[in-house]
Amino acid sequence: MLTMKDIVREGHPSLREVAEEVKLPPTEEELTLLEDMHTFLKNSQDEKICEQYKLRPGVGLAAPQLGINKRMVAIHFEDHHGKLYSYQLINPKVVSHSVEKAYLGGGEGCLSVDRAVEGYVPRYARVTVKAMSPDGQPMKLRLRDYAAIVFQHEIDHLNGIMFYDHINKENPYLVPEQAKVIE
Ligand code: K3U
Ligand code: NI
Repeated sequence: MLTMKDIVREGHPSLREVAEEVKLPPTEEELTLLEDMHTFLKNSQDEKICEQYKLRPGVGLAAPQLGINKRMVAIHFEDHHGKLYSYQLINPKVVSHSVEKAYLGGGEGCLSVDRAVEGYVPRYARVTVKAMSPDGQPMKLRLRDYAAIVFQHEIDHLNGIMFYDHINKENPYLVPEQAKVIE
């Protein structure tokens, strides 16, 4: 079972590398890792398990956050409408995006960052993501608002980008142009 001990923190080189494409079909080891990443997220959102294993709740996790240089992402959360986003993604890619931007009013956090970082993180309000599922099916997901932000945060991890790279250095609370706030 994955715990916080398995998650690498700021300063670890894998958080700044461009991760490698997973060759298809994925190996059993890769599929097990992806499953374990997904289970970590579900555990982290379970009050009892979270407390027992001292997990920080998370809605997404990328393989480079475990020090593994592969393009794999797990996602697990429910949006405000109760819609479940629960995915294991291999080689995910943003294939198109809106002009409109969106940002979280409360800013972003990261399981690999043990400090609060203030400021708005401009993202695209809508993205289309293509990926492969663990059972070899091509997937195409159209995402908006909070879901779009979570997927962009995770795909950034595959490209060595941290959320705070997007924050305006002079004024962290500069409201991005053509952007809506997500509360
Ligand atoms: O945003 C978080 C959250 C956790 C439980 C309930 C509601 C929200 C925790 S931080 C998080 O999930 C990161 C995970 C990371 F760093 F490992 F990728 C992802 C994320 C945070 C903020 C915005 C978008 C994505
Ligand atoms: Ni993160």
